Parts: sequence; C-alpha cells; structure tokens
Amino acid sequence: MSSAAAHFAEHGWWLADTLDEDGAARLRAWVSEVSAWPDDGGEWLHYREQTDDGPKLCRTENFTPFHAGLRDLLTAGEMIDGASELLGQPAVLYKEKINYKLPGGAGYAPHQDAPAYPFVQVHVSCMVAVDDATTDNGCLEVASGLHHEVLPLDDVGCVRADVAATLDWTHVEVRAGQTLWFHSRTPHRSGPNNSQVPRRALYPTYNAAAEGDLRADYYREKLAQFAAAADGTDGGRVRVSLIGDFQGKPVL
Ligand SMILES: O=C(O)CCC(=O)C(=O)O
Repeated sequence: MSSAAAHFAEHGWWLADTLDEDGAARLRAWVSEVSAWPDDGGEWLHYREQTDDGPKLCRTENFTPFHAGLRDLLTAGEMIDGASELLGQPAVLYKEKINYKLPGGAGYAPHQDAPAYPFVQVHVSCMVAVDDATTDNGCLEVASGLHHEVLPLDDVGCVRADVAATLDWTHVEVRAGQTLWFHSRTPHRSGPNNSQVPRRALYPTYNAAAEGDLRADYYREKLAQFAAAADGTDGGRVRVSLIGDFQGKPVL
C-alpha cells in the first residue's frame, strides 16, 4: 500500500500536491470562465446565496461536459489515478461541483457525503483548492478516523448536533493547487468566509468503475428531486445538495 493509501485508510483523508504554480493559475482562469457562464445557456447548474453584500454565486455543477480543460483535469491523469489508488480499484467521475465561497459566503454543517450520493457504494471525494483555503476564509474541517460508519443523522441528513459536538475537528488549510482527498464517510464541515478574498474549490467525486458510469443518472435524479422541491429553498437555506448541509441564505 502506498503512503497516501495508508494515511487515507487510517485517517479518512489525504493531502496531495496536484498542480504547480502555472497549473494553479490556469485553474483559477478556468473557474473564472465557468463563473461567467449565463444561468440559462446550457445544462450546467449555477446556484446563488444571499450575503450581506447581496446575491453571490455559491456553486456550479455539471460543468465538465462544457469545459475541456476542467474535464481533462478531472477525468484523466493525476486526479483519476489518485482516486483509483485510494479506492483500490479503477475509478470514474461520478459528479463535480465548484464551491465559490466568495467573501461573506456561508459555511457547511457537519456532514458525511455518503447519505447524499445515491446509486454508489464505493466512492471518494476531494477538494482541489483554486484559492488558498485558510481558517479565515472557511477551509474544511475534518474529524479524523471516523470514516467507518454513517453517524446518527438529523432530519436534513447532517450529523446530529449532539454527536458533532463531541467530535475532534481539525482545520485543514489547503494551498491553491493542492488536493484534500476525503472518504465519503469522513465527517467534515466548514465555516463562512470571513475574509475579503474568495475561497473557490473544485469538488469532484469518483466511484468505483466496477459499479458503472453513473454520472448521468446522478444528475437526472438530482434535477428530478429539485423539481419536486418547488422553490429551491429548504427551511430558509439554499438547497444545493440532496442533503441540507449548506447554510447559505436563499436569494428571494
Ligand atoms: O466548500 C466547503 O466549505 C464545504 C463543502 C462541502 O462539504 C460540500 O459541498 O459537501
């Protein structure tokens, strides 16, 4: 077993150096391109949240079919090799999103990803930092070594507050171009962006290829569930996920 896979197996996460400075600069440019796409120009999904400075973009999903650079980054080379190494078998891209967390953007309640991902048993996610992610701008916090079971959930699919309060949370600061891999049951959360700079990140999720290429099924199911949920809000928060982890306020 590689040292990456051994660290991942023990702690449920692994921090990798993925892109050099040029690669990180290219990634910033690509993400800026995506953020400028119109809301209704294609099948990508943009989401906005209300902040004290007005509505801001908080997420884009389903962008790899429409951006060759990001598609190549997430479906070939180091990323797919990293996912395959950590899964212990060949991996395929299941879904992808950009979380923008612009200044004033909201954080995420403690959760595990597994309850939000239908269809697949074996999957791994990661955060590829587009900007440096710091404690001040809302980097991820993880609870190590707790990726062996789904913890008790609240009524929106997040870790129950009394359980989350007992966990040992570590802030993981991630430099632009680094990748924080985490297990689908690794508990994680993040604070709001209290800084003046964006904290953008890509979040691809990979599943074992043996379970099939399920990306189209995932987006079909998600769109159907969102269509059924009328106005795209969920108890005063923006609905961006199949669970209620995002704490952003809806734009009314
Ligand atoms: O971007 C973040 O701060 C947290 C993201 C996250 O946990 C999620 O999108 O499920």
